[in-house]
Amino acid sequence: MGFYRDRAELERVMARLFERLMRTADIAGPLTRTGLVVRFRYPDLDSVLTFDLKHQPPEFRTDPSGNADVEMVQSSDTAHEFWRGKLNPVRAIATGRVRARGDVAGALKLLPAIRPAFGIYPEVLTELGLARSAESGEKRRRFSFDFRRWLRKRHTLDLRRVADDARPPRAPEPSVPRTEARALPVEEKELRLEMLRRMWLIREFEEQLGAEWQSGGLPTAAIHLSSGQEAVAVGVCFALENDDVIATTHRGHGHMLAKGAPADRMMAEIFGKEPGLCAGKGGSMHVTDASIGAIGANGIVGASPLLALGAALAFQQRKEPRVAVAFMGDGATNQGMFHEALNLASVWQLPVLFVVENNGYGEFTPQSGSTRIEQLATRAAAYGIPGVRVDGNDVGAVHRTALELVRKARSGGGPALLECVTYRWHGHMEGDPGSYRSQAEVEAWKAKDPCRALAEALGKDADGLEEGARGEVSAALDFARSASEPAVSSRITHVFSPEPERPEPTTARRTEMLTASAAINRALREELTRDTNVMLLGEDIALGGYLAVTQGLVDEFGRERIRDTPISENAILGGAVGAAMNGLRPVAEILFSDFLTVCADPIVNQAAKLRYMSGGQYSVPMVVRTPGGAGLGMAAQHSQCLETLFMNIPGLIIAAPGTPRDCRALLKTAIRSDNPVLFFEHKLLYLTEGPVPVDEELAPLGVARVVRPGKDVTIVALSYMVQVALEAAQELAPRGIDVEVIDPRTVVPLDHRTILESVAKTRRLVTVEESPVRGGFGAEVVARVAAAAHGMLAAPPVRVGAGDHPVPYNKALECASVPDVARVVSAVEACLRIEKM
Ligand SMILES: Cc1ncc(C[n+]2csc(CCOP(=O)(O)OP(=O)(O)O)c2C)c(N)n1
Repeated sequence: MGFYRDRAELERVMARLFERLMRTADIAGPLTRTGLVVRFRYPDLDSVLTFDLKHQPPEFRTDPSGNADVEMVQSSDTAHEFWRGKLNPVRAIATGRVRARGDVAGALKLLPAIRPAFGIYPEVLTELGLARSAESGEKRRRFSFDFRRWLRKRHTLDLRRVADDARPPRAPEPSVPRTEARALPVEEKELRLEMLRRMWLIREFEEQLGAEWQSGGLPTAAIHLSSGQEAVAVGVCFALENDDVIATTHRGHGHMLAKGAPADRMMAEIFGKEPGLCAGKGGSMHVTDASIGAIGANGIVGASPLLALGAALAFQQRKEPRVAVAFMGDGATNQGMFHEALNLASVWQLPVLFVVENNGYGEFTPQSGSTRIEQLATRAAAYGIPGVRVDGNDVGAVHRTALELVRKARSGGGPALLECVTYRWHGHMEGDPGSYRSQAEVEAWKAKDPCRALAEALGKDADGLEEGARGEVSAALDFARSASEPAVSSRITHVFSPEPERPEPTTARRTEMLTASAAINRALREELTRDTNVMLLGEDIALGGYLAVTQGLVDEFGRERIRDTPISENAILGGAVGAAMNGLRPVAEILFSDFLTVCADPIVNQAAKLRYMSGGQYSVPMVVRTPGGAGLGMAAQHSQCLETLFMNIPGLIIAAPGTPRDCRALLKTAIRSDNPVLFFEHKLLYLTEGPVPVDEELAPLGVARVVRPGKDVTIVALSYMVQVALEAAQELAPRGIDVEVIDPRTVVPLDHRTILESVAKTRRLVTVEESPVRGGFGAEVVARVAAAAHGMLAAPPVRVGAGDHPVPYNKALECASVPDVARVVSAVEACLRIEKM
């Protein structure tokens, strides 16, 4: 039972509290100056209270009448906690304990003024004789410390103190059920009735969802509805086959329903429930259903054209007669990703249709504020593809045009841009008052209701369809409300796709000397030969690429599998993601690691997250190869090592091998992996020779290699720094200092066990990386060692890395900036000196 016995008790307390607050000048003054109308809803006690600070004098009301600037939906116990000053309001909003709507930022600004009220609330409870259990449920924790036990533990390794990184599971994880595909009617009249049925379904879905959001029933602050745009979704999706795919946006419920997603599981997903289409991991902005050919709604404006581009690439490459459609808003056409996608789709003549739902606004800004172009379809001309503009409220016109463009794309005629002019009836998201457009404008568009227009055209035959849709959506709502919550433990599933076979470490017998460049080239050749789904894409790779790593591959595998791209890093990686989701194993090359910042979205928000957000429906088996590092006099924008920039993003595997042998063995495993792998290659390693097994070798991802055994100091070195560390070890050996060198090979997952075992033996740790040490790889290693083995260290760990400045151009400055053998030697000496003291 909660703190308050019933609604009357809660309202009595709040009324008295309000009265006391208004009598306290220090509190009342700042509160009333805001002029806000703040509403509190307590669904557990069916109570709605309003603090009307606009009213003169301020008023406390217990009825829900009138507008409010901000609404807080919460349980009465949460309110009790708040007024006792025990609730962190921002975190409560973030975690959904308090669902806030409207001017939330304004309401949060009230907090400093409200804080003194926390002292008044207990007084109010006492005044009303309710002080009874104000402190109930709170337990005092006692801190006890067993010093002897701590001393005993000091000199042992405690692996439990370091959490393992998420790793690809070996066995499949529970996956969401498939939706059964439904064929569309062939006969014209039946088809039009089905169109209307689906349009009403979308309308009802959005309207009932909006009402649910208003009542505080949804666990999200952001719901984007598409009422008014139904004809676009249905007109386009009805022109597609079941196995054609759609990529959609934050405003994607309608597209999903039009393509055949079930309303009940869509609704359950938006409620975040376990039977939801993505098991509650995607939600409204990322909902998807692979079995109906949806490759995801997407919260990133401009991402959908790239994912559709990639899907179309997979279809073309595998010679499948399928088409991909990207839905997007007019605002998305101002994104670079949109332009890269259209250009590349045109260059490769891919079977993709880009559909712009032009509802006149990108968020709160009208089209005229974002572009001087009036007809967005004309943008197609810049890429040499057809651009067609239609009335997006006329489902027949949308359908006829989409059919024609889809047919053309399917038969090899290339991509097209379809602009559908329409309007969204609601604000950008629920809670948006839409003050940037006039009521007259909204009403004028409502008069052009696409659902009613079709219903009128169909006459009596359309009777009952609207009611039918209403009933279906009510049932979907009931289903979603009563559906179970996902188990909390499910939050850690579907981070990675399973990798049933993990190659075991091997000992090479016959070897030959190869540079890393040649070793990588060999790995690519071997994997291209083994699997026809493997393909390469990147700038100038057919000629070998800037650093000649892919030399000669085009002669063997042809220009379809070794694809040169325009200078469009987003299209390269976004396309690779879409292709990987649809059956290819793309190996994309980003010319220099520094350029990863130009195309971070496909890595960070797409590749790393699409499996997770889809509840395990999709895998993203792609590799991004990219050279990094200083040493070639290319200065600050062509010399960085950026491995650690991505270390903080769950869902990525990050490899950075330090020897030619591992460049080959690890790349081969990366290509076979069902997960996205960032594969960092060091430019200086390209030129470095080392022994590489003649026979095939695969290296496990997430397992470090002890490249030199030793007993005095552990050096953990990353990428090319492995070579520097080996040289340092060699220099120290004649002085009787025996260094163990560890190459982690993958930064994520990081094999800290191998490192810890080494440190347990040597009791001294040096980390070496080429990037600045702040927030870097060495910091992570030291943190794990400190946690699991701090008592075992005979000296403080030493981190060796670049200075805290960009890589300079001048050779002497460049050399002084990155770690060299001398610096590693002195770091080792420093470790040893400290113990002697
Ligand atoms: C890359 C990116 N920038 C900004 C946003 C914030 N945002 C979400 S929706 C939206 C407006 C998109 O407008 P439009 O493409 O016309 O689609 P509509 O909302 O009209 O359907 C914006 C700016 C985002 N989600 N992603």
